[in-house]
Amino acid sequence: MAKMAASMVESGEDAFRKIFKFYKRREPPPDLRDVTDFCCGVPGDKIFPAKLDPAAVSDEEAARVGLKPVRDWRAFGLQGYPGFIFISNPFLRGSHAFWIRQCLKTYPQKPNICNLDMHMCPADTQDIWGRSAHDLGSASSGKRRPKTLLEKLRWVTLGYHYNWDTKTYSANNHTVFPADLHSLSFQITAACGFPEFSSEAAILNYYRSDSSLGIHVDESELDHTRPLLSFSFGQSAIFLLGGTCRQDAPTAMFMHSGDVMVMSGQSRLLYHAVPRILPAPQERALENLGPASAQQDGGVLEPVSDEDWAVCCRYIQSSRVNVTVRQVLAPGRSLPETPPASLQRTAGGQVVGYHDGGKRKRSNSDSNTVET
Ligand SMILES: O=C(O)CCC(=O)C(=O)O
Ligand SMILES: [Mn+2]
Repeated sequence: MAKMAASMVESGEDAFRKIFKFYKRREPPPDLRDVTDFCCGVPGDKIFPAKLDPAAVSDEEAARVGLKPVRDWRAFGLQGYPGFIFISNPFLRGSHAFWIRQCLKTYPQKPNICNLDMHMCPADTQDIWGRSAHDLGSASSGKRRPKTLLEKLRWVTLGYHYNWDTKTYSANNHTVFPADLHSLSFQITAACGFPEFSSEAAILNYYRSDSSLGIHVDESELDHTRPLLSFSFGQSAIFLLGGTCRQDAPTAMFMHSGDVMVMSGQSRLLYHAVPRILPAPQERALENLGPASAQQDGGVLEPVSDEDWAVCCRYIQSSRVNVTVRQVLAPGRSLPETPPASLQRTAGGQVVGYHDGGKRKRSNSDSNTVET
């Protein structure tokens, strides 16, 4: 637990909430000295090297999804959080661009579901990228231009589409999970000691610079023995990882573009939250995230055109995208069908957000900022 956090909290109170508010505060800006940065992580009293299984993933398999050879990954564990693994940007130089483009251009497309579908007709959310690309970043003379659809995007669900109302997944609310994202998740979980991971659901969260994500536990999946995988792209964030109850003061850590977290074992069901988005440090800034040329080591992924990358850059210079990939079911198990009535309720739902007790909150605003 951070020294400062410990001194702020009195026994018995909701320590997580207090520290969430501390990092969310704008004025005066919070002291970030207690935030663990795995990027320049030197193993010490809090962090230690995590053991990976380099033999589980060949260099070719890793490169195919834009990852460095496993022996070159910088992976850490965190004292007091068994099963938590932080991999500091295992991506090959140049491969960020591919994944950012997938998150902004490809994954929001139908049949995937996004927050805009909750109040717009399918024809209007058919081509979010196409309808945003031109206007994004265009400065209209002094006047504020209307937000593009991409700027209004808050979440996208893949695979088993999470029902924000009932907090469940169901057999009849499912579309094909993207093969490339499954492949990426499969290689990472294999290297972390979880062979046969099956990517069955994902939630993409789109954060603007003033967004936050409230305190919650991801417990809707039916098999908690499988890890939860989290990818960050674009601007940085402060991530808070707590305990099994709100009285446990969380540890604060930075998540930068390309960082990957694996929450498994005892860490799979811990409280967590994102109180703040921060500008990326220089070494993860946009100019260092651009697409690889064919000669560069990231060149095995489908290339990102200059035109597409320019749009991604305009979006990502003030935004962060997080992807959490989940295995929902134990092998051989299936989900029940949802009665049609509750599916209809989903169509009236809205916007990512979580609140006390690990229950996901449905808010009617177009923001994923949640007061806790
Ligand atoms: O944005 C993040 O890093 C966390 C996202 C998250 O916790 C979730 O989608 O359940
Ligand atoms: Mn979560």
